Amino acid sequence: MIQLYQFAPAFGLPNASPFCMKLETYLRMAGLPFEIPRFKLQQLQGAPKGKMPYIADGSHTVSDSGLIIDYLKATYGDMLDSWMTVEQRAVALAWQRLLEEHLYWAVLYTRWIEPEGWVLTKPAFFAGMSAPLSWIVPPLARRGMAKELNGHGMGRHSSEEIHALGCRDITALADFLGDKPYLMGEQPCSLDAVAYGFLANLLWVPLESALKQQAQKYPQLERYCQRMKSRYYA
Ligand SMILES: N[C@@H](CCC(=O)N[C@@H](CS)C(=O)NCC(=O)O)C(=O)O
Repeated sequence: MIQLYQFAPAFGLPNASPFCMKLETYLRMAGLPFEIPRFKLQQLQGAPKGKMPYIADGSHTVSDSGLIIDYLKATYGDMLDSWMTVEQRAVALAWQRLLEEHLYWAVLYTRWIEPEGWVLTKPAFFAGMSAPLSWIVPPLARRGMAKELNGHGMGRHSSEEIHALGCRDITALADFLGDKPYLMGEQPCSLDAVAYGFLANLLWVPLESALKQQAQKYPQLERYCQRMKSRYYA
């Protein structure tokens, strides 16, 4: 059976990592059986690309949620996206990139850099760690995130600019969803796994960030998350 390696649940969500939650949601949507081994720090240290999630499937170890989904489609069939036209696939990919390669960095900033985010992120990710590691690792990890944010470019903006950039993504997503049940229409597809992973990680976490407040302005986003939850996590 597929072994899904991901962080332990946090913030009352299946996962506080949008990428981990995306992959778990995809596996549920596709009806593929999987197990989640209990999280240990060594899994992250031993992750093929140093990031979560990754899977082991027999002799195959695959990392990166997108590449894992490609592998799952090639191995077990494309249960979710085969109905889409070429144009719909192009649109879905563009949305995926907006969420994963742009909004993600704004979320990361609000969680790891802004003080009101850090007071929640630190215990959520490092609560099980004992001294002296608990004194050393969290600030080191935070510094690492600041470096990554700087490398991406998002971290070079002011807080106000980062909030504005992330809020525009959220508004665009809400406008695109409109009153459709799923992002690409009547039928769910793998983009919904991505969007649910991100939106639940904004709407249903205790951090009252500018991004969460923006998502809360659009009731269709809450309804969408509730729809995904009741269909795939009942
Ligand atoms: N492109 C990757 C991104 C995965 C990713 O960024 N994972 C983060 C958690 S959200 C992680 O494992 N960070 C740990 C680290 O960088 O040390 C994917 O789609 O899986």
